[in-house]
Amino acid sequence: ETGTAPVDLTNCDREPIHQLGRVQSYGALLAVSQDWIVQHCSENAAGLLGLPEDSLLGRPLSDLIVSDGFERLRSNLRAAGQQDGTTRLFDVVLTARGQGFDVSMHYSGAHLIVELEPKTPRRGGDVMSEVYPHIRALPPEAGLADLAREAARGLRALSGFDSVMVYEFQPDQSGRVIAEDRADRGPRYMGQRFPASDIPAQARALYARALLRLIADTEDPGAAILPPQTVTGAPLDLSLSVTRAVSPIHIEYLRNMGVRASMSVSIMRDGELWGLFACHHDSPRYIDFERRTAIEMFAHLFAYELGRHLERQKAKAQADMAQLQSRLMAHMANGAALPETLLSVSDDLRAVIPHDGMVLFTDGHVHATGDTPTEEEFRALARVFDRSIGSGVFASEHLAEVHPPAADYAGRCAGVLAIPISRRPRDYIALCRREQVTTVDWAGDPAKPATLGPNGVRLTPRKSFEVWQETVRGRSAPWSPHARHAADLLRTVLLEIFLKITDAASEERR
Ligand code: BLA
Repeated sequence: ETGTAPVDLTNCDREPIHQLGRVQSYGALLAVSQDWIVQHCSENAAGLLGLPEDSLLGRPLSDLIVSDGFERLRSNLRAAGQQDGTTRLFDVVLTARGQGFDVSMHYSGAHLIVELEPKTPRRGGDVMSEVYPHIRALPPEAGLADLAREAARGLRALSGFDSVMVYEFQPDQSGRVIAEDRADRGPRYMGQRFPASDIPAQARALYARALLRLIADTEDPGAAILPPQTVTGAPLDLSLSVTRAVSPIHIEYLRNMGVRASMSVSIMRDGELWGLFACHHDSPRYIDFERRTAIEMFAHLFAYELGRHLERQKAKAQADMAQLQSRLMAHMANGAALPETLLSVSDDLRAVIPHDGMVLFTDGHVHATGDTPTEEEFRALARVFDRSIGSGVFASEHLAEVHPPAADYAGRCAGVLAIPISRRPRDYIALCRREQVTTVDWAGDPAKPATLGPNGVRLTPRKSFEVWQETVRGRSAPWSPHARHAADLLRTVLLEIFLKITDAASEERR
């Protein structure tokens, strides 16, 4: 109950998804004190351990499970020897009847959280050994699309989910499906965009810490953790829990999508959430903790390959720019002036950073080639650059957003990459791109990601994921990270050349 607080999408960001106080039925959770006394447990814990109901709270864990099992938990926890991180143990026999469990242990506040998942008979073989062949199958020199497609295929083989997608976060935190591998072959969400609010901010933050979540059955009522509050009055923090029940709003979302089980695995890059593997299944699907761990390792190794791919791109920009630099230097050495020099290498420059027109603005003079704003229009634009540009490059694929008059010349120049080439007063090279009218396929209307539920206060995720086409006007093709990086290198090169020219000029005047 949010009382009188207004209900909008920021409510999604505020749902305390790490404190929902429930687990999914595939596992049980115990929270024990420093001396291993059970302080909280999920309602299903006694049942899973084959013990009488209500027999756990207040008892030492060593009285509840067989001593060999308890010893394995205790000694491995000690071996882990740290107050953070998770200890994972597979197939630990905990009951007198010989039931094995996969176990996850981690500290949360004053408690040690112990999560137990009954071990189901194996498909045979060592799951960890299944990971490497799928990593080796990743094409070593391929582009992102091929890399992602092969990874989706690998993860589907490892997990057995009906469909696996690679979901890449965009700068505005919306996301795009860049690869999809499905049992029923036909693409369903490939290429589609999803609004940022589908995965709210606190969920994204959590997924950078806890890398895998399984929702084994959207119809599972789960089991409550009792007592609901710790001595501090707050519920247990289940951020790193592997059996945590998930947000009811998200469950509704999955139902609306027609999904019965979901698993997502974080893809990290430089400590940040770059994307997710999003897996769907039409029927309930449980993957045991050992296999989930192998899947996490797969995602980790994939992220490493992804990083190498992105680094290769960067290195290519560097090599291209070095080549361009030597051409520029050769022209300058022959005594050519900067405008002529730049014009003469414009084909090389266009190969590195594709563009439709170029403006060189030095000493108040405008030299333009190709499709550009007029001189008058450019002078107004230069004042915007002066105000908003730092020492780096300025990139916009939607100039009218920062400079409304630009809407009038989008046909000539809708996006600009402006490179400052002197200190003050500012001189610039501006690479221009024409408007490119595109359509974005959203999975449902992004303007209405949620509606108010029947009870007023609660949000209901959108019901339809039918493609909703948005026609995007007034924008150029986006400046890729590769282009931005190349522009940044060009800035350094030109700054150097420019300083030489001005030095030479003042030398002459002397
Ligand atoms: C969580 N939303 C998620 C998760 C995914 C998505 C992958 C992680 C949990 C999981 O693995 O299922 C969204 N799933 C997608 C997307 C694709 C997909 C984009 O397969 C595309 C291929 N969701 C809403 C609205 C709200 C909302 C309006 O649409 C809030 C009002 C909330 N989504 C929401 C919350 C979570 C979530 C709260 C966190 C669930 C949890 O971890 O407890």
